[in-house]
Amino acid sequence: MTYSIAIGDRTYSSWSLRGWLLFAKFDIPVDVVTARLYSPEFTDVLKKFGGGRLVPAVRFDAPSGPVIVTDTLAIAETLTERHPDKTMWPQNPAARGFARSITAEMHSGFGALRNDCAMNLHHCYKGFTPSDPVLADVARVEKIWSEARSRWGTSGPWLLVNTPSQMPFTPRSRRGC
Ligand SMILES: N[C@@H](CCC(=O)N[C@@H](CS)C(=O)NCC(=O)O)C(=O)O
Repeated sequence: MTYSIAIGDRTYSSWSLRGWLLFAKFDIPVDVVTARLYSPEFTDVLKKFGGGRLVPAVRFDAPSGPVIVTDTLAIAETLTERHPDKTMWPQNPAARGFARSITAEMHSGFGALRNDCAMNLHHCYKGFTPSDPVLADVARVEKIWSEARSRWGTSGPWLLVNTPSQMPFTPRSRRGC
């Protein structure tokens, strides 16, 4: 199965980075089509990915015909469904519930942070005074991250782990109850 993904510049477009990261992290081959945001070329590229307005957008061929999936969360769920061997969500149901919840919260929330702190991985902004809503968003991010670390015991680069050997709990069957 061959995937193509249309994205913007990963330095400036966090949505693009997120859509692409899933393929990279889980070693799923994908043809990356990069287009500059807000350029005429961008619209032309998107025409080949269903004609929507936003990136990331993914295209692949299924036995029933071509499939287009847009929106990072929809792409994540599609890849999870098509690659169960990759165990993209944590295997522990409680960790998985937590992971889904914070993913959805990240996807739909943090408006103040997004508006006031656009992503630019080439630049460090000095002298920025965050507003109260931005500070509240940052406090919430810190709470989520520390909860993930303290409940699921990870110290590596990922907030949650997905291999059984790293799960900080004893599966019910092994406890004999
Ligand atoms: N909720 C969408 C958001 C996608 C999004 O906002 N993409 C931006 C990339 S930074 C975009 O395509 N902007 C182009 C535009 O607004 O015309 C997702 O998860 O994929």
